[in-house]
Amino acid sequence: MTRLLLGVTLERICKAVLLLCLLHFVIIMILYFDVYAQHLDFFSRFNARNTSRVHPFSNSSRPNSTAPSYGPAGAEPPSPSAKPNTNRSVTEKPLQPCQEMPSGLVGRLLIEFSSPMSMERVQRENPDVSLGGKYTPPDCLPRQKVAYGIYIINQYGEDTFNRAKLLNVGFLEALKDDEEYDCFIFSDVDLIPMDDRNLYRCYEQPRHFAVGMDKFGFRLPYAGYFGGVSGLSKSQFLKINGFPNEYWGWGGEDDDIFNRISLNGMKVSRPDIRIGRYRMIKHERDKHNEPNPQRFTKIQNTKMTMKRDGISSLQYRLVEVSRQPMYTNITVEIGRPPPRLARG
Ligand code: NGS
Repeated sequence: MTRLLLGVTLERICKAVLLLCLLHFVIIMILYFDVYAQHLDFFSRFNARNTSRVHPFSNSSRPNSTAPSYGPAGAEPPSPSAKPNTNRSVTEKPLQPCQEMPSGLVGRLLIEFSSPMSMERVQRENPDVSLGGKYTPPDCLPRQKVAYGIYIINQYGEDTFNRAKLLNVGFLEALKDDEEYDCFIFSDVDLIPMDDRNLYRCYEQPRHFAVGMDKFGFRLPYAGYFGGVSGLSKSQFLKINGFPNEYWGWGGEDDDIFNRISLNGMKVSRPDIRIGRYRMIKHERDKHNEPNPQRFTKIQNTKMTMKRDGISSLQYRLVEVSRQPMYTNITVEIGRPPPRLARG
């Protein structure tokens, strides 16, 4: 009897041990597959990262581009899923759209010019920026086709300055790099944003970013002010025929742009005054940028002039394109004011 009991107990123990072994095996298998899946996922992300450096929205690289160009974007962009990358393998996870508000923003920035800043330091602190000042988020699909490149448009020669015409040149030259750019931020070179929540992207309406500059006591100088930094989607820009080419010297061209926007049924949008803050790098008034005596008359006539004068009539001669590590420097000859204005 005792032997029988012992036998039954032993049999039960053996069964339990067997069951435990089986369970152990199943758990090991689950863990193994999980690690294997992660491994694949790592490689798919790695590949996706490299692919996106070429062009996150397209299936092919652009043989004509001299530098990598990035998935640009606009106010009415296709959603990242609108153009799926059909080359992705079955195991590859598609990149997720970038967050509406990027994580890691800090808000107010301390901007002061007492400590020295060098290009090398800017470069060191921005290792993800590639030749020509190009950037794209490595781990998500940009929601908009913002021209992810920094272009400095430099007027060649000693003739009268023409800000708006240079901005028109910037629009066309950036599109030569990547015809899919669909959002353009136009900034004066002397303005430094003081809050990183002032997102440089395009909006439903043309955007005026520089609402509070230090030189105006961080207030808007007047309701129709559109100077400093602005942003338009490609379609908004084309709707107003770009910017005027005929404002030589200081003043009025930004008011003309404001008029173009209103006359075309759009409304300027702005960030909160506490966010759209800028510090201006102090400098003497530039040479060859005297106040334009024609500006008051000209801004009265935007309705008549905007159709013939703008991106559709832009003429210039490209002098040099120089790709620097953090920006692309473009030098252009844009002509001079007509003789009547030159005398006036
Ligand atoms: C207005 C100019 C704008 C100029 C603004 C601020 O008077 O072009 O001042 O100028 N309009 C006219 O002259 C018609 S600022 O103080 O930034 O140099 O942007």
